[in-house]
Amino acid sequence: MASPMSNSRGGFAAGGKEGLGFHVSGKEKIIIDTDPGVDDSMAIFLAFQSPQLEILGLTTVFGNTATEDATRNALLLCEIAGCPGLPVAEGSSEPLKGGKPRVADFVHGSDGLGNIFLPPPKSKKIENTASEFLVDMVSQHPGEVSILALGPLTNLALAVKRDSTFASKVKRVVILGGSFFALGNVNPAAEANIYGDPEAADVVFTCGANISVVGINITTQVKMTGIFLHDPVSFVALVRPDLFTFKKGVVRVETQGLCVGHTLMDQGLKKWNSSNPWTGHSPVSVAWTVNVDEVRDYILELLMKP
Ligand SMILES: [Ca+2]
Repeated sequence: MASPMSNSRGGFAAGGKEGLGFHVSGKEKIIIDTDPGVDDSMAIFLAFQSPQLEILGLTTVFGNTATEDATRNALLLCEIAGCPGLPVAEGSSEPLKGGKPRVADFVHGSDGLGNIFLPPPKSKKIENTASEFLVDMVSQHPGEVSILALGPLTNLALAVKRDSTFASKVKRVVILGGSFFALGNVNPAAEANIYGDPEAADVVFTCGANISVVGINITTQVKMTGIFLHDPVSFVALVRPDLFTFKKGVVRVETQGLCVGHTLMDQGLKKWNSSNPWTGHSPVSVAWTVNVDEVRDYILELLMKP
């Protein structure tokens, strides 16, 4: 398999040949909020390989690794992809409520990339924080910027808090997180990205933005030679939503107690006798089914694209 890592690109926009079966009508501006992370790295390379996307920048967060390591890895990934000047804005180093973040270095190695210990990047992060960058970009291009969120949702929650018009100005947000009517992967209740900052996740899910969420109940259905493709699958949900079905409903996140980090959706099937914490919030689109074969083929096609 040809590696996308060998590609060299001069500009920030994802380039390359078209012909993956979709019509290009102007590039879609995206920002990837990420905690790279081995599978984040793959999703980021897929984005760089996608001619219909214009990547405005990467914002970083803790999760697979500490935030400062995520920033270093994001800078390295941009360099390897041939986009060394792409803005990388560092995000919060801790969840909204403060305290030491949970970091999954037992999965991704102490460098976040599987202990491959690449040399330090030559490029530097920008001065703006992740939430400042998100607000700036969305304000400069209202209705045009989509966000792919691949880690805990701290930066997005801070952007929502920073600018009350952020939710209405962002084009759409595709979130990898949660597990809907299925088990988590941290414990039976919670999936890791949401568990990493449940307060932030609840802020984002209820902010009123155009949100699609892809839970691990969906991503775990798509496997490639034994590995899960959580982040790449959620990337595909951004560019090829036609390969999924979605159901709309209000999603809330448990922020305390036994089931902290649990995502629970009201599908709107039942009329409740009294108002409850779900009442009155804007629904989000929750990925319900996935076309496993076509998503896998799409990922392989992008990975092998010259
Ligand atoms: Ca991730």
